[in-house]
Amino acid sequence: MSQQSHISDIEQIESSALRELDAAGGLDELEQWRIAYLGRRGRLTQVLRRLGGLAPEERGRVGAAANRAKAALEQQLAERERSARKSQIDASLAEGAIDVTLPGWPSPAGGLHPTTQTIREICDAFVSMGFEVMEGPEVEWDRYNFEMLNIPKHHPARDSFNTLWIDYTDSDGERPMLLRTHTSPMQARVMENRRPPVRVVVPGKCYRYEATDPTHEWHFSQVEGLAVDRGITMSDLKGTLQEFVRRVFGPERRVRFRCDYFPFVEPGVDWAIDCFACAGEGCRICSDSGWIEIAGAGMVHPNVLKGVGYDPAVYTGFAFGMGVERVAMLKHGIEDVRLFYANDLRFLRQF
Ligand code: 2NM
Repeated sequence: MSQQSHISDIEQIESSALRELDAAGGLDELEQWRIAYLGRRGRLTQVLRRLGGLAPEERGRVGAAANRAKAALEQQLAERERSARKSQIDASLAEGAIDVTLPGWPSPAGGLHPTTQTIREICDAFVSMGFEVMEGPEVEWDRYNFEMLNIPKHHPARDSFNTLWIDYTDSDGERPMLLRTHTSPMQARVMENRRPPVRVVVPGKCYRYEATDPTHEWHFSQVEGLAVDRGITMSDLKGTLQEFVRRVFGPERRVRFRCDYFPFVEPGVDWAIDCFACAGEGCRICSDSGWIEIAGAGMVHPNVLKGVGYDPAVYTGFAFGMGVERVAMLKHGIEDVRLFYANDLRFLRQF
């Protein structure tokens, strides 16, 4: 056979293949067609196989024609298969073989822990009054947790903090590292690094070496706040905390401030809201007092201001601290703080 007749043979195979492909219907017929032309014993495959027997000067052009025909047939086949598959799916959908209205597998939705939700709610209230939110380290130095907060070594207030110490001794034989017992050390860090005005709230986890009971956990969360500037007074403290109570506990609540002692403030107060369960009558929730203590607060002690390099003759400030779980317990009527961290989903799913 001449080179020319090889090529016209290929062209003929190609055009009859395309004609038959047009006539082929579903996926089965397309497969029959593929076997007839492109399969191991297919017509075009046989031509390609015979190329080896051609004279070298013929092989180039005939081979090119055969490969081009093969590529064209494969491409046409792929297109036809795609549209055949689509009509198959359309047909089965139309028949209702796939009911797209059946419910899918539910993907389990997580939720925020009640402590996290409460932290966010507390912080939002202060952010709306111009405070920013900052977090600090849970492993602290004695210096930030105590010294800079006006609690020097051997100060009696240290006893009440039941500190968990880190087993690390420095070159002076001191044990200076601990798990923070409150979030106040971060307030000292903020003041040390900024000039007033300062307005921050610090949420976070704290640790105390304590036996657990319905109102005590060895780890718990606090939100503490701090505002320092020229001319800040106790009225600012009272107004800010009153507004916080309005936001978080509702507009009907009254707020009570009484003298209390915290080493890092002077004067110091505890603050309470009138009982939302009995409106001051006295009940189980408020232990018959009509008031529920929610936090401590006060004017930042001059020693604390001096310690961070602020002149107490120029700057004053107020600070406050509250227990997050306690706020959540009051809001939701939870009677045992240990429920928060027992990982019982029956409890957690309620929030
Ligand atoms: C409280 C009660 C009263 C407090 C004080 C400070 C700082 F760093 F400014 F001195 N931070 N937090 C504070 C004051 C905390 O918690 C019951």
